[in-house]
Order: sequence, then C-alpha cells, then structure tokens
Amino acid sequence: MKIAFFDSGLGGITVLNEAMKRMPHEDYIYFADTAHVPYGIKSKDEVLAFVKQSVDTIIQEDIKALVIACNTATSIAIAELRKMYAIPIIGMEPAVKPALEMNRSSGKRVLVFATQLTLQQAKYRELVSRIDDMGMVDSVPLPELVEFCENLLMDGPQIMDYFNQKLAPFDLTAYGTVVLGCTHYPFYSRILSRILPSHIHIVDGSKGTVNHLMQVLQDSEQLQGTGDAQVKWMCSSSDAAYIAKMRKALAVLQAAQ
Ligand code: DGN
Repeated sequence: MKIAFFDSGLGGITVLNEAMKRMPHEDYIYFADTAHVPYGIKSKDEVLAFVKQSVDTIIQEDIKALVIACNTATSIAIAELRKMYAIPIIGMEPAVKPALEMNRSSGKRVLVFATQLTLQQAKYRELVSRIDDMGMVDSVPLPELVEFCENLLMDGPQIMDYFNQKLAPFDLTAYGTVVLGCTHYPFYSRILSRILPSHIHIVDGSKGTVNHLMQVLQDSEQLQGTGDAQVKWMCSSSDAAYIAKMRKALAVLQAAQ
C-alpha cells in the first residue's frame, strides 16, 4: 500500500521529499490539483470543494495514509475529510510553536509567511492565540511566491527583489525565527538564508508532519522495511508536462541536500 501526498501544485513535494529521506522504502503517490492551483487566493468554499474532489480521486488508489501537504487545504478541509474517510489523514500546521520556543531565551519575535487564506482561518488564529500570550507573532502573505514556484523560478534577481520588497516593512533585527507556513515556500529556504540576517532561523512544518505520519504507520505496523521508494505522479489536469515539472521539482530539492 502507498502513502499519498496532496497539494494544489508543487508545494507538497517539499513534504514528500522529507518523507522519502526518512522512509526510503515506502511507495508514494503525489497528487497535484493542477486544475485549480493556486488555492491561497480562492474562497474557502471553493477550496473545500476542490480538496474533496481531489481526495475522492486519490482514495481510489491503494493507500494506507493521506498527507494533506498544503497548509491552506489543511486549515479549511481536514476536519471534514477525517469525518468522510476511515484512513489516517495527516495535515500541516505552521510551525509557530517550535518557532516561539526557539526564541524563548532571546526574546525575539516570530514572522510567519503563509497564504492569505491560511492566515485568515480560525485554525491559524486559534493556534496563535493559544500559544502566543505575549503577542510575539507577526505574519505576511506571499501569494506571488506560489506563482514563481509553479513556474520553477526558484532563484535570481526577481526573487531577491520580491523578498526585499516584502521584508522592507519589518525591522529584522527584532526577529529570531521565520516560519514557512506554506509548503511551496521551502523551495526558497536557500535564497532566504542569504537574504535574512544570519541570526534568524527558518523553520517549516514538514518535519513535524512526517514525524506524525511515521508514528501513525509505526503504531499500525505498516512501515515498510525494504525496497526502493517509488513515486506515482498524478495531477487533476492530466498534463504530462506538469508530471515532468513535478519530477524536476523533486530533483531540485534532492540536489540541494
Ligand atoms: N502549498 C499550499 C500551502 O501550503 O498553503 C498553498 C499553495 C496555493 O495553492 N496557494
């Protein structure tokens, strides 16, 4: 049986890559909802309908767990999906809690990058109000970054200018951690570590999600111990060029390790 990963586009490949490093003997499915990417600028109802439609397709495959490798889809749809399907469904959460903990001794602030839709949801607001009693968390949506990523534009002057412009309103000396709260954003970890002051740590939620996934598989004795990892690539627009793009995006991440 396979482990399925789902995102609107290429972003969830950053989580798939983390899972493949930690569980090299599993078989994977990666499904991108290319007919509807990007999610972050659509309405909540539209995204809920697109996610359900995609999961209905994925669930036809022989899978033992589903990872919603998209913060936006998780915050909107995960509770409903868990009611609809019996298989384990693991989601994403912006890594605000570990980011606050990392800053405990320095007293510095946390800056969260995520989609507008993720930042607007009750799930995110409740997370922050539960753990940020000192008001140390700020956020900024980076919608264009999803578009750059979908065009495999990962580096260069245009990306540098974009980050410099988005970060200009912030006094970066006040921040100790930046949270990548959208699965597309870790493609930019390297360029960000060049742009941000060296004292700032960059954290993303993929490690926490993969830890959770491994725990679920271990508890149900479903972790595979042998064989090479295989990935079956799928997308809602059945576009062969996009399948090639997904493979390339995974290769970019693997080359950067
Ligand atoms: N990768 C998705 C996320 O983690 O929120 C969002 C991308 C998008 O569709 N805007």
